[in-house]
Amino acid sequence: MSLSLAFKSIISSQAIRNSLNPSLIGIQRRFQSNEFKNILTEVRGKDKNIGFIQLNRPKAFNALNAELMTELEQAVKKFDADPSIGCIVLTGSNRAFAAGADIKEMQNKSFSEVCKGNFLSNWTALAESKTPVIAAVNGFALGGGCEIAMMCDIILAGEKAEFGQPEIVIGTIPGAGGTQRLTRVVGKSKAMEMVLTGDRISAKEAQLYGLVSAVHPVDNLVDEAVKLAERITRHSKLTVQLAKEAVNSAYETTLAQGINLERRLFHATFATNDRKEGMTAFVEKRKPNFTDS
Ligand code: DAK
Repeated sequence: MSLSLAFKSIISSQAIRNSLNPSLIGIQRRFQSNEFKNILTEVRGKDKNIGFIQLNRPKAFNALNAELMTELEQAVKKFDADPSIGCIVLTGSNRAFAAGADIKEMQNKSFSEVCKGNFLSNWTALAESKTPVIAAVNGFALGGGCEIAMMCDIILAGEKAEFGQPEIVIGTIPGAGGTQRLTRVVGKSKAMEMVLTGDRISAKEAQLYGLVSAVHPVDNLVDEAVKLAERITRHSKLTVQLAKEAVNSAYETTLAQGINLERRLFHATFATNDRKEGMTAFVEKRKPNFTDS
């Protein structure tokens, strides 16, 4: 049997095993029958390998209350644990990606309550996902909304999207990365301006500052995000994970440490079947058959 046929037969027998795996069937069913109140989830893409999450509190402009955030955390963790999912797309409505943490829920809380309960400390699932996450932002991404977009790996914006950290207007400050991730992306001066004034920036301006990677017409945005996700899922899931880890380390380490980690992760790809398959496929002038191993 040729190498390529051997890989194909491994993949197809894996696909059959996956399709017979009761826990995976359970995952698919759970996502199709919507179990959540504040978000919608489904599997999208030609190969049904994109986990799609839509924030769904339209009347409150997708304000991020505790229940929604718990559901979002559960959905992200489930997609992240599902071997058939190669990328996650997170979106909101055309009016609002999310207008921030739910102000009505926070309004009457005291310092001792939020401090003792470590209020909102569970907003970590998006940033911790091993699977790449693309935010497709139409409308307002404000406060916590802008912060959860920045927890994602890539942000695509609709033409009418607006980004901002308006917490200062309601007497508080960003609490989920608005002073940290925003500053690393757009630089101190622009971040300071946004955080101290609460002013919003347009999609175009966000692209200029590198906050978003592309701007699309409002109605095409979600399809473009799914298409981008599909381009990522063509590659080895294992290698994508290492690449994502390497890029993210640029935000966590010194340059020397980052370069060292990058080199080690590059070396680590030589322990994978997919690195061998990718290079062999190039030399044999054929498409690689990655097995995520
Ligand atoms: N919370 C609750 N409800 C909200 C909301 C929010 N953030 N944003 C909008 N809504 C509701 C409005 O109350 C209104 O509801 P009804 O009055 O109809 O019941 C409905 O959505 C439509 O809003 P408007 O009537 O105001 O619509 P407009 O078009 O006039 O204005 C707007 C849209 C998005 C510009 C405006 O609603 C607005 O300024 N919203 C507030 C934006 C904001 O301040 N966001 C920051 C919130 S503070 C942390 C994690 C996260 C955070 C902190 C800590 N840890 C991990 C520690 C995050 C904090 C925040 O996000």
